[in-house]
Amino acid sequence: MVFNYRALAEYLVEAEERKQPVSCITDNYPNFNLSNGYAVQKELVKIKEELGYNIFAYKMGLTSQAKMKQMNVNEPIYGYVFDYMNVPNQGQIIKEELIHPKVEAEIAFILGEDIEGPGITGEQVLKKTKSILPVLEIIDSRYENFKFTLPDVVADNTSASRVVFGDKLFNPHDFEVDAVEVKMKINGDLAADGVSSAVLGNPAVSAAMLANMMAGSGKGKIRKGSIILTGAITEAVLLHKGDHITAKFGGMGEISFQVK
Ligand code: 0L1
Ligand code: MG
Repeated sequence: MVFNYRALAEYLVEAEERKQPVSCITDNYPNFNLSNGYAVQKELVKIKEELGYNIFAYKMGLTSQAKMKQMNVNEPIYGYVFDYMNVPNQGQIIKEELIHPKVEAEIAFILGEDIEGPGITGEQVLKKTKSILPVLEIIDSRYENFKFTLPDVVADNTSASRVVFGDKLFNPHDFEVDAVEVKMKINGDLAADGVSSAVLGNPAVSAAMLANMMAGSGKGKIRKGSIILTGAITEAVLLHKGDHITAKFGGMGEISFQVK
C-alpha cells in the first residue's frame, strides 16, 4: 500500500497544535509498518523545520526491558527533540499547551567526537562523549488514551513534547554512568525511582544503538556536539495542572519544574 506520508505527518502536527488527541494511523491502515512510521517521522521533521523549528537533540525511546516487553518489541526507537520543546530548570510547562503529559527521568550525552555505526559499542561512545547531564523528558502522545502501536509512536516522533535539562554538565569519566540513582517526587511524594542501568544496562549502550540504527537506515554519523537523550530510567508519570516535580539524580543535582 502507498501511504501519503506528508498528509499523515500533518495529521499528527495538527493534533499537537490543536492539543486534541487523534486515533492511531494503524486504526485506519492496519498494514502501516515500522518503516512507514519512520517515513512519516521524516516528513514531520520537515514540517517542523518549515515552521522555523530546529532539531535540538536526538532521543531514544523504549529503552527499558519493561517498556519493550510491554510493546512486544526487541528494539528501541528514536525521534527528535526540537528547540521549542526546551523548558528551563525550575521553569514551568503549561498544561493547556499539551494533551496528557507524562514525565520521565533520563541521562543525556553530549558528544565530543562524531559517532558512527554500524557496530559501535557503548564503551566506544563513552570515550567520544564530552559531557553527560540529567534531563526530565515530558512525553505527550498525540494519540487517544496514550495508546498506540510501535509504527504509530514512531510516526508521532516518539511522543516528544518538552525537556528540562539540569544546569550542570558532568565528565562521564567521573561517573559510573550505569549507576546513577534517580528519585522523582511530585508534590513532595515519591512518584518514581530507578537506576540508570535500567537503560539497556548502560545509557551509553543506548547512544551506541542510536548510531547503529542511524547507520542502518542510511542517516550517517551523529556529529560532535550532538545531544542524545538515552531513554527513561524511571517509569513515565502522568502530570496534572498544579503539580510540582523534583527529581534528584545521584551526584548530578536536581531538576524541578511546575505544571501551570
Ligand atoms: O521517550 C520515550 O521512551 C517514549 C517512547 C514512546 C513511548 C511512549 O510514549 O510511552
Ligand atoms: Mg524518553
